[in-house]
Amino acid sequence: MKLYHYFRSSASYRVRIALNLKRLSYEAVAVDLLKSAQRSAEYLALNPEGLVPVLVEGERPLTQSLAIIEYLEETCPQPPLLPRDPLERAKVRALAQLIACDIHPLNNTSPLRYLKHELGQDQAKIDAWYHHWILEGFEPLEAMLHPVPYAFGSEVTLADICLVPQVANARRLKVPLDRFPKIVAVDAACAKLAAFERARPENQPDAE
Ligand SMILES: N[C@@H](CCC(=O)N[C@@H](CS)C(=O)NCC(=O)O)C(=O)O
Repeated sequence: MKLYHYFRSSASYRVRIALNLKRLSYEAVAVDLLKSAQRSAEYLALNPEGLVPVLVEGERPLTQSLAIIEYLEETCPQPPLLPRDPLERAKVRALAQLIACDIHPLNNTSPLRYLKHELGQDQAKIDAWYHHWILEGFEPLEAMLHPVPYAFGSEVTLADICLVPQVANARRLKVPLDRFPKIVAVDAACAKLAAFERARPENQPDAE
């Protein structure tokens, strides 16, 4: 398998964690978002959205981190990243989607670029936007977590896979996390696991 990713991309980070948890080896191909490599014709042929990550298995490019992780879950069920019970699965997916669908898209590179270049906002306003949407999402996330020690119990799930990269983004942008002790505790529990450690942005060969 080949993973097209960028070290700092949180959607890529999610897939790296899932691949590591499932002990699947992969070849990492760095796509430099700062050099707009995601907009090259070659890359758009893999993903017309021009976003990372893309996972290529054989000739088939798979896009969208959650779809990729669910594909890995279905093709390589051990260790499971979702609970068995359908109700519990729905709860884990809800936590994951709160992060991946409600927080992350608002703070992604493209909307931030749009705020800057098309809407003429300065860096202070863009940072305020970034902080605002993380805090808006982390409030309900904190209320929904029951860390013992992971986001949804004693086993790592898709919820942790989404939480850890989002916390890394929050820290990078200096969002204060003192109001979110449960989120911080889940992140700390995951940080002890090798699969999470190896997936960290700073541990990728393309890290600057
Ligand atoms: N919903 C997508 C989001 C993918 C995404 O937004 N990737 C970002 C990096 S985290 C990206 O490639 N940005 C490049 C750009 O906006 O030009 C997923 O989960 O895979």
